[in-house]
Amino acid sequence: PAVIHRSDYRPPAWMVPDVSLDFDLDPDATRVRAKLDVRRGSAAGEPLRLDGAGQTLLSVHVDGVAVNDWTLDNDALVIPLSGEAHTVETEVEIAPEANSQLMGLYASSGILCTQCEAEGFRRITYFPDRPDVLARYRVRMTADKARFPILLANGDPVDGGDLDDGRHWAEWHDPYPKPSYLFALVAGDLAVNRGSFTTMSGREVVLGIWVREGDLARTDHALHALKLSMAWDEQVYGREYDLDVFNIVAVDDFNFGAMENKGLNIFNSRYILADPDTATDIDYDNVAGVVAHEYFHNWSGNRITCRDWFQLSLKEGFTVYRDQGFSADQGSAAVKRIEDVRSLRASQFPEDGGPLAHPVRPESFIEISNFYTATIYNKGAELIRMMATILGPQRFRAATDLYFERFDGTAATCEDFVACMEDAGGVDLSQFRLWYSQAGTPRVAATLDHQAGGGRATLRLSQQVPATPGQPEKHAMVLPLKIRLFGAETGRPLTDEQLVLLDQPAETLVFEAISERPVLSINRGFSAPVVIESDRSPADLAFLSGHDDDPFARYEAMQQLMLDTLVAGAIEGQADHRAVIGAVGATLSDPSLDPAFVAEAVLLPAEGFIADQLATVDPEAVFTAREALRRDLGAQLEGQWREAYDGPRAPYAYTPRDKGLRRLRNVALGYLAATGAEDAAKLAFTQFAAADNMTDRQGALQVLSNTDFDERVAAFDIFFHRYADNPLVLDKWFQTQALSSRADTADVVVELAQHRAFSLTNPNRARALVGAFGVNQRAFNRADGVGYRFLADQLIALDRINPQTSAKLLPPLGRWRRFDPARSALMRGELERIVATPGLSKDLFEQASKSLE
Ligand code: HT7
Ligand code: ZN
Repeated sequence: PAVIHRSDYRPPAWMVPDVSLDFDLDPDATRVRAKLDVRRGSAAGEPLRLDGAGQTLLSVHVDGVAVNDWTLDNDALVIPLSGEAHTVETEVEIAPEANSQLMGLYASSGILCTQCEAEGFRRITYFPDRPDVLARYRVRMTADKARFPILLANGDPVDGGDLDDGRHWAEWHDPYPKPSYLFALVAGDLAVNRGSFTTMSGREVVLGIWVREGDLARTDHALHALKLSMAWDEQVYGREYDLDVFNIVAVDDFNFGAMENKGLNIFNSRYILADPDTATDIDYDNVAGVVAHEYFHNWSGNRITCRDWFQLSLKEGFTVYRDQGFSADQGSAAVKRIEDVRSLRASQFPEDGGPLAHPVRPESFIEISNFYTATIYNKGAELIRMMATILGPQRFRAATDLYFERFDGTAATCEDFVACMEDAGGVDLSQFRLWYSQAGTPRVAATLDHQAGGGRATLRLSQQVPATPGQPEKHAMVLPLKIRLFGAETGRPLTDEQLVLLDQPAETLVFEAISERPVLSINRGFSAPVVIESDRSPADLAFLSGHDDDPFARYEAMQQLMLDTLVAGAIEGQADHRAVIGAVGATLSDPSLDPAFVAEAVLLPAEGFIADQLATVDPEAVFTAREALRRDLGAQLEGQWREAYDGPRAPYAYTPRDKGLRRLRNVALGYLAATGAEDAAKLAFTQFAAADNMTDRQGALQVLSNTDFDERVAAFDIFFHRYADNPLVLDKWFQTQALSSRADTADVVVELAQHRAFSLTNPNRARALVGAFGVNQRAFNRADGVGYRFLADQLIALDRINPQTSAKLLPPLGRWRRFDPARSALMRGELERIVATPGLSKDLFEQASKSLE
């Protein structure tokens, strides 16, 4: 397949200021008539080239006259045009019901909907399907009124009516020029939860969350989150919504979380529907976070879009940074930062250290869908955060104001964004730009020496950026590190917090008048997305976990202490657990701490993250070391876990405090179960059965899922029957089993793939079983290779249905270099089998072939 290079970017040869689309909607055969006003752009003499894929072309007219001198070149329609401006009309037929890829126009449980990012619009009609061609859209839809009573598109509704034959029509106009990837329409039998929002300039916006009638009762949280997001973007970024209506539609079959189409967001129902009986606190948080993310795109993505797909992080990194800020402001900012860093380490760090590593602004790709990655999104957000840290809040706000003003209505680049940061921030970010072009997670070594009696402390810092595919040599980067020193004896701070910009391979910092032995607190707030290697002792880490005034640094010290202990346990088969037990005990008994923070702080690092620290991963050794520490913590601190478990309880409410208490109780239950305490199974089962909310019910199910208790089987059975007709909850049933740490999980998962409720056609279901299994380190890496074979079989089967989703699930197989020779050979064998599969999509080919390199 062809490789697309960033350096090959050329401005569009033809622009399309206006387009009219006329849809005659039918699930089996939809007719699309498109009328494009085209104007010559950059290059003189070039024919008009319209991207297309998978549709049947019925006719082409130029300036009202049928023509046949067009050609098809690799699915693109090429029309020779002589003048500077023309009207081009095409008519095509497409088949939404047969569209299992879920790109373009497709059917989901009887609803017709679209997904056009990144290159889905070309599956609907012929068009220059690239983000720098901005057009005003007029859309007319005609459909059977009984089956599709609701017809929605981008922008504002302008007209509609009934036809004689049981069909009806509606017309929508979007006055804002937009790229084709933001086009959307929906037709279906939908009910609406209506709301309204008055903008800061006093305009009334009509809000609608559209779902199936039976789901309406589960949309209040999403609507509330939408209103909060609209207000937050006004207060924090001065950004006001610009149309008279804002609609969101939820569908069950969706390749991603949601899509920010102008004025008509389309969501995976998983990120809209929530009520206490079916959604956990994490689900509630995710709904609010994704609603906010898509809403924020209206400015960071839609009003200012990307010039080309290499600039994807321009909109995604910035918008993730914005949604993280929104969520932090809704509850505990410290806990939100911990969650975000945990997810960065779980997904982006391994990506950056593996065969699919790529810069935040990639240089090339085969299939752009493969680049909707943790690097583009989450590392991209960290880049924005670092610039915000360097500039400080006022100058950062001035810089974003400048960006919105300078580039409104255009397709911009990452470079444009950074230039605004420089111009309004008064800083030179020349070297900082390396963050956009160099892949890999920098490693910082830090050693702190103190001259006893002399009062002088010397901090030596050095950085190293590892080699990544295609980038063997790296330059030193700008690493903004927040640093503070604390006194080991008195516990008091010895310095203020300082922002150190480490921009050399090595630097030395000197602190004078340090009267007692200092302890180093570094990368506070996770100010740079790097790995810190310091020589802090277990005692110093335990001290920081109890005394640091930065909550993230406190959490981080505990994590480092746990990690060092677990790595020692995995390598040596045993470790001294005393420092961890002491630190966890102290955290549990500190009454000044927020329960939500305590719950995060006492959690052990994930198996995958422990494995990332080892030269060669031994999954059983990691599992055994982690279980040993869990058991010890459970047993030694049993009284405190019971106290936390029996702590304050009240009927369910979704408030930050109640969420924190629920989380801590579930963590405590896990530790009690780890000890094998006699009553643990009963406690878990009683919680499962008596729960008045899904957080408690699933929390108990999760705890049981890792055990041999008889209650485990009963609980899964009850859960399945209780929620048999709720697909989102059934996903939890599959996922919880796929994540179990039991020795038989791989066999159970292979069997579950044959379950009548399992299907690869629904991406949520595929991710719940196959995706979750791939990140279950112990089960997936079973020494006989059954996990590898299973994943490869599923990917090959899914590739024929939905290549995008299949390709997204491949990365666990690409970790082969990290394992022993026997496992490596088995994984490589499966990758080779995938690459050799006839008719493979370019999506899966790119992921599998790069993983072999
Ligand atoms: N911008 C949206 C990306 C997206 C997507 C990408 C590839 C395939 C399907 C997709 N659906 C949505 C989502 C977002 O970041 O907000
Ligand atoms: Zn996004």
